[in-house]
Amino acid sequence: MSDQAPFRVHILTLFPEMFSSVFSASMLGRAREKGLLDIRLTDIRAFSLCKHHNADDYPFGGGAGMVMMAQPVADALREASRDLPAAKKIYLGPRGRQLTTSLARELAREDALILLCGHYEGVDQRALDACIDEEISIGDYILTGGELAAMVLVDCVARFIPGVLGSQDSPEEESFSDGLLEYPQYTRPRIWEGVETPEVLLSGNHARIAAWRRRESLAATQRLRPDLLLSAPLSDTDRKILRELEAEEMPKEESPHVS
Ligand code: 4G0
Repeated sequence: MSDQAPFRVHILTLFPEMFSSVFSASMLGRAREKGLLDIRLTDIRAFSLCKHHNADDYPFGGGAGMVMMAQPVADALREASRDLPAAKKIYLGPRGRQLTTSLARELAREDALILLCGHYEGVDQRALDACIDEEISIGDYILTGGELAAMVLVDCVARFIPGVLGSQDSPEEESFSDGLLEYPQYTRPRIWEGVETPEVLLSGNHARIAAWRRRESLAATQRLRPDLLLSAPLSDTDRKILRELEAEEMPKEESPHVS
């Protein structure tokens, strides 16, 4: 299979069953089969000392929802830490540092990750303060639990583990790695519903193809995410292309408009 040690991820959750299909299908499933990725799941409920195995309780001070109790969460984290002492302990929550390609690349260089998924209104702050290294958010929205955020993080990080992507693919060639949006892709048939594939892609001229793709990336980024152009590394040729594209977009005259 593979002689490199697997990248280890240990996930602590109240809902371990949510992860099975995502981690078995497609690329992540193959990465695990190849021994590149080792994912463990712990049910935090197993650490509950209450008779009904509750791991949550009402918030002090009142308010809606439930809060995950410090004791089962901290005990689960400490046991996972004994197993993976070098692992970075991450809490998935909306107050965290936002997950980006560059954070994912950084996380892939860690020895291992322990991911804590909060549910309800989150986790007792004392357990977080005692046990968590970093809070990470997948974006500015609230989910019913941290489980989907953990799956997104694992998927995004896994792409930077050597051998997970096919040898043809490079995570550095994708959108955002070069700070730009992707160029459009086409496959067979050459003509679909009367719409042709751009001729340049069938030319076999790799320099022309690369130039066309760069131009398409620049055009898409300028049109859809102009904010990205402020920080993307751009060559003089890129800047010249962007000026041409801007001129093409510019209407010759002010269009007439109502009211
Ligand atoms: C902590 C992560 C966790 C606090 C988790 C909710 C969004 C994200 C959770 C809350 C999550 C994200 C205060 C509602 C669980 N939602 N953006 N839900 N509160 O990464």
